Amino acid sequence: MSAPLAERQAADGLRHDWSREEILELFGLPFNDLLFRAQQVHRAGFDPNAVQISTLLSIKTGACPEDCAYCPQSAHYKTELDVERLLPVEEVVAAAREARARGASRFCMGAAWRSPRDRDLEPVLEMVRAVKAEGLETCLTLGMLSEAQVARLKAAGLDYYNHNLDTSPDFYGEIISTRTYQDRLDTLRHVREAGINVCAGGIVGMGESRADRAGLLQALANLPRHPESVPVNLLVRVEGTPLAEVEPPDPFEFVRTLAVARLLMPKSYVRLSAGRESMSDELQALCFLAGANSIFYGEKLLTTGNPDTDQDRRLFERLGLKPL
Ligand code: SAM
Ligand code: DTB
Ligand code: SF4
Repeated sequence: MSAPLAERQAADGLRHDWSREEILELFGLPFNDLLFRAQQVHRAGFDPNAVQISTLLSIKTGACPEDCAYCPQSAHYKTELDVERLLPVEEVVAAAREARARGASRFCMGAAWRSPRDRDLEPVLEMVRAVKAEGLETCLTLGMLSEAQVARLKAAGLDYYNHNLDTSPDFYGEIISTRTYQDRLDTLRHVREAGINVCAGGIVGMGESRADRAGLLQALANLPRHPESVPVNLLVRVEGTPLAEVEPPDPFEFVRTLAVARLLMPKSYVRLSAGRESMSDELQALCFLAGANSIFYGEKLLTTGNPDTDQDRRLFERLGLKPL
C-alpha cells in the first residue's frame, strides 16, 4: 500500500505545498534578489556551469486532432507544415547518431498524436531500443498514455516521457478544448508510477497573466514528486495558429519564470526550451543565471527553428558552460 500523501511529500525533503500567494511573492521580488536566490539554490543542487543538452526529432508530424492554440501541428489550423507519417526506424536512428556525434546526451522523439494507437506503439518501442543501443538517453512525447501503454514503454527501456501541463488550470481552457487538465495529470501519474522519469512544463507568452505562470509552476511543484525535467517554453508564434499575433511577454518576466521554477523545484533540470531563436545571447545568459540548466540543441525543435549548433557552441564557450 502506498504511503499517505503527506508522508510521501516529506520523504524527498522538498516542498509540495506551495500556495499561489507564496509563488507570486517570489515573482514580485526585485529582479536582482530573485536571481540571486535562484542562483544560490541552483548552486546547492547542481554544477552551475553544466548544461544538459537534448536533441529533438519529430517522428510523426502534423494532422493532430487536438486544438492546442499554440501548435503548428494541429489539424484545426491552417499552417504551412509538411505533414509526415511515422518515420522509419532507420531514419530515426541515423538522426540519433548524428545528434550524439554533435554532443547530445539525450534524444527526444515527438509525435503529433492525441494519444498513440496500440499498433503505432510497436515501431516507436523499436526506436527507443535502437536509440538506447546508440548510447543515448531516450525521451518520448506522444500525447496521452494509458497505464498499459506506459508499461510497454517502460519495458522497452524508455528513460523520460515529456507531457506538459502547458499553463495554469485556470487559463488552460483558453488554449485547449480537446483534452482536459485532468487527462494530462493522469498521464503524468501513469508515467511516474511506472518508474519512467517525468519531463513536464509549459509555455510562457500565450497571453496568460503572471498569476497563470505562478499557477503552472504551482501545479508542477505540488505534484507528489517534482518532474526530473521542467521545460519552460517561450511561445514560438506560428502564422495560422490562433496565437500568431499575441504580444510577446517582457523578456525579464520569462527569466523570472525560470528563476521561480528553480526555487520551487531545486533538484529538477529546468529547461530553457522553445523560443531561443528569438532570444539574444545576453538574455539566454540571464536564463542560465536564473537556474536554467538544460536546452534543446540542434537546428530544429519539432517543426520550428532553433539556434545553429555553431552559435550554441560559441555561446557555451563565451559563458564557460560545459555540455552534459
Ligand atoms: N502531441 C504531444 C503532446 O501534445 O503532448 C507531443 C508533442 S507537443 C508538440 C509537445 C509540447 O510542445 C507541447 O505540450 C507544448 O508545450 C510545446 N509546443 C508546441 N508548440 C509550441 C510553440 N509554438 N511554442 C512553444 N512550445 C510549443
Ligand atoms: C517541450 O516542452 N518543448 C519541445 C518538447 N517539449 C517536445 C517542443 C517545442 C515545440 C516548438 C514548436 C515546434 O517546433 O513545433
Ligand atoms: Fe497535437 Fe501535441 Fe500540437 Fe497539441 S501540442 S496540437 S497534442 S501535437
